[in-house]
Amino acid sequence: MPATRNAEYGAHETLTPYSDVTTYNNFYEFGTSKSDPARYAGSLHTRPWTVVVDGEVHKPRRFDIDALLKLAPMQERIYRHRCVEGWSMVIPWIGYPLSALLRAVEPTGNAKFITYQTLLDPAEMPGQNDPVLAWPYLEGLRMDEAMHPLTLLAFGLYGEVLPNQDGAPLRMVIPWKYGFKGGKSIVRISLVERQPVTSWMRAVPNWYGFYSNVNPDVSPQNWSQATERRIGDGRFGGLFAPRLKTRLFNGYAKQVADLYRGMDLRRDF
Ligand SMILES: Nc1nc2c(c(=O)[nH]1)N[C@H]1C(S)=C(S)[C@@H](COP(=O)(O)O)O[C@H]1N2
Ligand SMILES: [Mo]
Repeated sequence: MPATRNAEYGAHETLTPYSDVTTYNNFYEFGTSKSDPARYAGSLHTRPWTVVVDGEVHKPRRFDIDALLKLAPMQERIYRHRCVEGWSMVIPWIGYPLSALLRAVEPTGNAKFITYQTLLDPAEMPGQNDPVLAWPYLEGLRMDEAMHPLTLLAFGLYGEVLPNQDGAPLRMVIPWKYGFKGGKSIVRISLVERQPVTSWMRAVPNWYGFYSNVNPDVSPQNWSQATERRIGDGRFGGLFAPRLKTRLFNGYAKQVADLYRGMDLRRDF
């Protein structure tokens, strides 16, 4: 997948090997173990694929995936990726800012948040027969977070079209938030007035808040978020590598801290 490297968004850290990025995944629609998505996501058909963008917009639209691919120039951006489970990766994504798509539909003055939902199709996504989450997988952002230049609509990684297990044909990447905010295989984006209740908030409300910004000092879960294990570091998938210190906003504080000025990050976790 051709793309122009955007050096401004290089993480200057060793990339996580392609083999780890594509075999150590969370994608509960294909099972809850890390190896399930690589094993089973082949059943997902990513063509034809349409994405509906609706709600508080002047120009609601239904995009064919091939039209979406041409909506804005593709960039390669290296981002850190931090899962709330305590592991992290460094991934060269390909995509463009979500803001390009949102501008195209012309948000109304009532658009305060967005939601994005994954395909609902238990025949193609057998994990949806398991009520572990309320399907379809639903996530959301505040409008200013969605419009932030770091927020990427990703279509590829490592120079290739996204493998199914990583969220083909398109997924969200918000590098200063925990990985679960990055919904995969998206079919609908809705602009809304009120803060949505996401799949994880519904499942475990005292662990998963709406914001879910990476924060080493706030651990609503019953494990600490202070450190992380970088997948692929050292031997045995990083099992014996020293843990890294997790940084506020996953190291993107300079770019995003202003979004949360005056907010209590402990309350709004
Ligand atoms: N639809 C959907 N999106 C999802 C998930 C999921 O289970 N279903 N898992 C999330 C979690 S917990 C993480 S950490 C990232 C993992 O992305 P990766 O497998 O490409 O590294 O995807 C997120 N997006
Ligand atoms: Mo995660």
